[in-house]
Parts: sequence; structure tokens; C-alpha cells
Amino acid sequence: MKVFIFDLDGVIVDTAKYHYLAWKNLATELGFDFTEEQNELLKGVSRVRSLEILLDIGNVELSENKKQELLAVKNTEYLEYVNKMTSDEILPGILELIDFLEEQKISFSLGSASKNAPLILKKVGLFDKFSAIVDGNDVSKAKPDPEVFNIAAKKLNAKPENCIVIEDALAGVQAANIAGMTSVGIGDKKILSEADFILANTGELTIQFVKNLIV
Ligand code: B16
Ligand code: MG
Repeated sequence: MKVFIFDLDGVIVDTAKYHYLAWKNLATELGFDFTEEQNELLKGVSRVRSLEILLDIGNVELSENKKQELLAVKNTEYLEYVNKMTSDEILPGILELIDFLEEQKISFSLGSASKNAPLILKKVGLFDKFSAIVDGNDVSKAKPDPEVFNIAAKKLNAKPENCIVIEDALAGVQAANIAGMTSVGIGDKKILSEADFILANTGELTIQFVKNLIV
């Protein structure tokens, strides 16, 4: 029996735009610009690692205390956006897919780097749908380490070869591949070329596509 593991940002909702606004404000305060293109580097990456990448871009060195302070500032602003989220922000095709999986009694878990994942899922009304939620609070190693997906597989009582991971970030696709799971990449073919299957967007996650995956 196959099971599914969903990434959150970029697969279920597009929170990248809110991360971007909060990181950009932080960069402005630190005196440098942060572009949307540079924001691509932060997708799927943990909060702490995101700050390190941002500081590298701005060529800024800070004490550990200051970094902790800025992480809190960034997250507070990010949560202001998250708190306004509704089910309208669920990406195309996802609700239909979740309905189909429920109908077929196929279990599915979250496998996200975000420590805010439970709150985001509650805001968009999907928290109770998942058999398991594995997020940034449960892992010590970030993607591409497969830890997050291995924990999810365990919680779903599934062997890696029966897990299908839906991911938008290269690090996530790599984590799924290392775990021996099937990887479905959502996004740019060139960036996600290591994925077993690549779809341009979640709208292409059709029931027919999923039926072919689970036979
Ligand atoms: P938080 P995902 C990731 O979510 C985001 O893609 C990434 O940009 C973010 O830095 C990371 O979560 C941590 O998020 O600050 O909320 O703990 O794609 O793994 O669902
Ligand atoms: Mg993602």
C-alpha cells in the first residue's frame, strides 16, 4: 500500500512570498537589498540556515545573540502574514488530491522544514486531515538529510519504497531520493531534474497522475 508525504511551503500553500517579505525587511534594516531571485535559495531551507544565507548575501557578520534576536524578529513578522491565511491559499489541485486519498483510504503525512507548520495547517483548515505531521520541530538534520521523511514513513508505518514524496525544493527531492522513496518535484524541470517525476505546478497533480503512481 502506497502512502504520501507532502512538503508544505510550495506544495500545499505558497508561504515563500511571506518568508520573502519578512527576510527582505530584515535585509533592509541591515542595510542591503534582497531580491526575489535570491529568495529561491531559501526554499526548503531551515530558518537558521536561511539567516546564514541572507547574512552571506549581505556580507554581514553578527554575534550569536544578535542572530537569535533577528530570527525572532523575522518569525514574528512572518507570523503576522500566516495569521491572516485562509483556505483560499491552498494551492490548486491539493484539496482534490486530499479528498481522493481519503476516499481511497491512503494515508498521508506532512514532511516540512517549517516549525510553523501546525499553525499554517490549522489556518488553512487542513490540520486534522493528516495521519501524521512531521515538521521542523521534530528533526535535528535539515533536508537534503532524509530524517524528516524517514520519521514520516515510520509514523505512517510504511516502507520507504512505498512512500511518495511531493516536494518543490531540490533539497527535498534529494532527501526523498536518499531515503529510497519516490520523488515528485513541483516546479522548474532544470532545478528539479533529480526527481523521479517533475510537474510544473500543483495543478498537474491530477487524480489520473496519482492513480498511475499507486498502481
Ligand atoms: P519556519 P517547507 C520551509 O518549508 C520553507 O520552504 C523555508 O523557506 C523555510 O525557511 C523553512 O520551511 C522553515 O520555516 O521559519 O516556518 O520554521 O518547504 O519545508 O515546507
Ligand atoms: Mg517546500
